[in-house]
Amino acid sequence: MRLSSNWTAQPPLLEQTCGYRHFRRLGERGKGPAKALELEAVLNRRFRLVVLVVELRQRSLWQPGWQQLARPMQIIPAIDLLDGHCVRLHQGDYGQVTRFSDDPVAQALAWQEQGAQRLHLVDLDGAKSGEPVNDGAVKAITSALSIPVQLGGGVRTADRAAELLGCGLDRVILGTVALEQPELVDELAAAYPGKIVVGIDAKNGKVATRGWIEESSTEATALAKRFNTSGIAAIISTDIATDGTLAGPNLEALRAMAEASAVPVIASGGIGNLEHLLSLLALAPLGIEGVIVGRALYDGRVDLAEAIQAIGDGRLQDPIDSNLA
Ligand code: AMZ
Repeated sequence: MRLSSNWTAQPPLLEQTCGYRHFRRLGERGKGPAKALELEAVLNRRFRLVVLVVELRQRSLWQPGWQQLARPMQIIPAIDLLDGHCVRLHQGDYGQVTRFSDDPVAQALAWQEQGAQRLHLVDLDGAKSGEPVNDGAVKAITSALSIPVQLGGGVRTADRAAELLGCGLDRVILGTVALEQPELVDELAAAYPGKIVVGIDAKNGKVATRGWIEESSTEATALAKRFNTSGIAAIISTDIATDGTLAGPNLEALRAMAEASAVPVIASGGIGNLEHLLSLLALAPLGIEGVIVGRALYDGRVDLAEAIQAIGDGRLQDPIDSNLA
């Protein structure tokens, strides 16, 4: 069957998306049996395609052998706090700030209402200074939300981690400490199972700390390996060069991190559209279990509810994908 160009992913999109297309987008075009046939052809012959199971069933296109994804990918909206406001930085540069909201609690509630199952908070002042600065907003958000909230930025001592977990934070993220005092991460991970996350922020593959102002010579993947047996809940892998740029995730770096790490990896940095999110699914079998999205949500380039539908629970991945890794 010849496919109309509406259904084909043209290079370089095909490359960018690893061949994934989003059914709902494709489904906007055409109607009736012709569309169903085209869809079937796409599914069978051309693409590794991610679609919603329910839509396939509605069109009687479900076939034996197709599997629902074993590992849904969690989309985690980010709220970066600077002086009490919700902002995004460009490549982590404190001199390139875009302010998106002056009401962090309202913003957090909005992401929750749109279906977020977890919220990512960063105290940007804290990351730079090593001291908590935005606790007012952090605590107000945590008590207003019913979903789990995680926080990074300026958590540098056991007491601070205990304080945050004690006031309702679900997880704390350790960045600078992971490089400078890895044994503190081991201790905390043992004391608080499932609650400690290591944030590895990398510039050209090397770990950066203290608000990304200090660069080290440590390979991000080597640091990830250091925590393989610590009992941490996850690693958040941030590519500084793409963070806040909307230019797409650094898939190579993420693949390397996922291969190095024995714990789940959460991707962070560069998401600018739905295709970028879909492209991460190719790495799900390697252990990428979530993705942090910031600027693209504020800009409206990614619709949170639609994105959750596309890569979260209830979608289908054809079996080819599980061999991608
Ligand atoms: O954007 C930045 N300059 C920045 C940022 N987003 N600097 C640090 N952070 C985040 C890290 C991690 O979640 O991604 O702060 C946390 C690490 O903080 P610390 O204080 O543990 O290094």
